[in-house]
Amino acid sequence: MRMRQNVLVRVMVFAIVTAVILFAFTFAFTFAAASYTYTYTYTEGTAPILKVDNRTDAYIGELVKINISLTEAPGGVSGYNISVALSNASVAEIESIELPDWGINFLSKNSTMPAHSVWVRAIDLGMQIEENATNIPIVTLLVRTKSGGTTAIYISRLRIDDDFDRRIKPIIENGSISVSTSGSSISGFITYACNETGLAGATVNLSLSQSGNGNGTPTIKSTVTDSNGSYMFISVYPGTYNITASRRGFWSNSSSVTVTGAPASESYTLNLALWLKGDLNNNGKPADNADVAKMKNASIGNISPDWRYDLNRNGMLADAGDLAMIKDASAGNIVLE
Ligand SMILES: [Ca+2]
Ligand SMILES: [Ca+2]
Repeated sequence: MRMRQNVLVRVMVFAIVTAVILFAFTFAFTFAAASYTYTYTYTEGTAPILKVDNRTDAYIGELVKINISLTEAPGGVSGYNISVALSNASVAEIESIELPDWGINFLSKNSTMPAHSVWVRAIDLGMQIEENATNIPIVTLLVRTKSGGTTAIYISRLRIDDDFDRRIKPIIENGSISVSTSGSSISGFITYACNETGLAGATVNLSLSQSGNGNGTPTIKSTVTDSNGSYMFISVYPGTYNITASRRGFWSNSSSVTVTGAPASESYTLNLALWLKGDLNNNGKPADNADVAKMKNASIGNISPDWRYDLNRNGMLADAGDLAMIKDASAGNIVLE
């Protein structure tokens, strides 16, 4: 009997102690919350700005990053619910979004993309955007441009709350994307290797470079150098290109140019020099006596030949066939072309 009483007393004491502790904690938290008052009040003209990026001179097919950010949050940010739309869906579409490090998209209710508008909800679950935060990233849109023109990017619906359940009412600065259709230009001079003067009538071809080697891709644009040896390609869109210059009697020469598209309309320059075939001493006269002498010397190993000594293009420099060709050219029996 005495044992049973002891157990009852212990249970009662435990219950009372637990209740006291719970009450103390509740009181402490209530008191703490009540004494925690924020001092900031939003006033006219000092509201934070919700800013949407502007982008000019984008090119067609580019994936443009548009950041949306809040200049300041004196009371922190607890979360937001935002709708962003593009005014002209034919110019660009929202392909996807990126939330900032702090944001957790807690309801996963984004719109289906690509689309001309998107709805995003996020919450600062990690409590990273606290009082007096500045330059707070809200969301980044990845927008794919589709055609030339301009589209506004505007906030169509907005709710941002601070850490005190207050609604933040920022001044909204909407953004835009302008897509250029002009493209870039590539221009330059084709010159004689012997004296660097302009070479008129040279054919210049532009082709897309394939894995950087430029072989096997069709010519996109072709032109011929003017009397000064200059050429120009306009409306060139981003990519890596091979430019090959050629003219009868000359070795062809090529080089590559990468058009980045940022900005969309940029001027690239590429100059190329062409060597006369058979002009081994580079004096502007093909297959003259000095050239024949050089080929002979190279054929017997007295001098080191380079690619220009392979006139018959069999991969062997200054072989018997090359020597025969330059002799024939020197005698006027053939034209090196
Ligand atoms: Ca020569
Ligand atoms: Ca050869």
